[in-house]
Amino acid sequence: MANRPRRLFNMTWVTPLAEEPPVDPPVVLEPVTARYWRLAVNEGGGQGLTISISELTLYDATLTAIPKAGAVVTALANWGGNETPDKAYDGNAGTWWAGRTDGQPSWLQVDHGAPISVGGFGIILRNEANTMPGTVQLQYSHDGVTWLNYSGVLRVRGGSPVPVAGVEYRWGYNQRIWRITLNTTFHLSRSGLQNIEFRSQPGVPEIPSGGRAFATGQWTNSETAEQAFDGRPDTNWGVGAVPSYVGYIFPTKKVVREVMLQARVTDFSHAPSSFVVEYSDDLQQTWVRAGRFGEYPEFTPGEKRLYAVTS
Ligand SMILES: [Ca+2]
Repeated sequence: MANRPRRLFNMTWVTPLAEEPPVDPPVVLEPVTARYWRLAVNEGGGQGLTISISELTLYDATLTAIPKAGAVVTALANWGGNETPDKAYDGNAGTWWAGRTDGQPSWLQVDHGAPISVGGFGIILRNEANTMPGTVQLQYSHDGVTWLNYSGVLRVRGGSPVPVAGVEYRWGYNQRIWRITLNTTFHLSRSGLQNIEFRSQPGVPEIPSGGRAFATGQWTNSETAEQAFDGRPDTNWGVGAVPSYVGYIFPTKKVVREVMLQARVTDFSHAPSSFVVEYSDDLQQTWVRAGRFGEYPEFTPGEKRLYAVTS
């Protein structure tokens, strides 16, 4: 096959972009055994001045919660009063730690007095939108001095209208996270899609469940990342920025063979003119490219296109 034919997707000629240098193989995150663990908050919430966490839970390799009793809990700073660091590690979702009052970054540290094996973590947010963190990152240390990243920087606020208070946001080493990065769009300054599907089998539609959508941001509270994965023809994700990304955290290492993108029915120019499909097996520390596409005619309203990817 000296000359491979161009691929035809939904009556549209699609030209794969030129090859880029190969991507390093994925780092498969495994449970880590260390004594010191901390939740770093790199980006604030609504106000950006302080953040609060109702509860942090560390999980072992089987994703069983590690008992919290006896741990020493500290933080970079705390608001004061009853909102002390231990309140975020007391098993009570109704109490919380509030961090420094002058912005981020901030962190909450737990020390069990001996090494523990951690395979995942979860946070529960306080019912106060202005103090919900924008991003979190789990780190560990063997000596309490030198810190290593267990996860990448995980977005909490942004993929949802407002993160739901009282519901645990959980990440684990056995997840696979898929995303689409819109490098350019036909609108040039806005991004948006009606629907996205990460399909295990070509031609078989899939609506995800059991995970969580996320994005770099959202245009309004009615254009959330979740709405790109609900399969509905009347909801969409959108953000007033390019480049941008939108994706889904699957609870297992899901294989994807085909991606379906549907342009918005109204603002179809917000669909990508070039994008990459990537996945992460190490909580967003590294991304593996599964496909790169672009340079095709502009989407028509509500048009669906299919792309073959490798994972
Ligand atoms: Ca608590």
